[in-house]
Amino acid sequence: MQARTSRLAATLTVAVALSTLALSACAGSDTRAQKIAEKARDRFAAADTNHDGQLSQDEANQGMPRLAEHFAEIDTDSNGELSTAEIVAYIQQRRGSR
Ligand SMILES: [Ca+2]
Ligand SMILES: [Ca+2]
Repeated sequence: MQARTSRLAATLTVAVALSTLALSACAGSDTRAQKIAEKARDRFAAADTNHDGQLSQDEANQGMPRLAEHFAEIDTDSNGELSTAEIVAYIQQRRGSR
């Protein structure tokens, strides 16, 4: 009984330590997320050859081939074009899941 209690306490300590880590990681990722978004916007602007603010499948194939592979997945509103918001959301979601 005694051993069980202290194991529970140890598990709790680890859990608290982990959540503290997760919290500080979140705080630190703020500027990193901004940098990712900026980079994505730069690449997006270069890939958006007709400058309509949206990336068609063709434009994605040419300018952002790695995103083009996941076009349908990224195009969350399924309008056949990728917006910067959709791309940034996709990149952040991918980074977060790792
Ligand atoms: Ca375009
Ligand atoms: Ca879309």
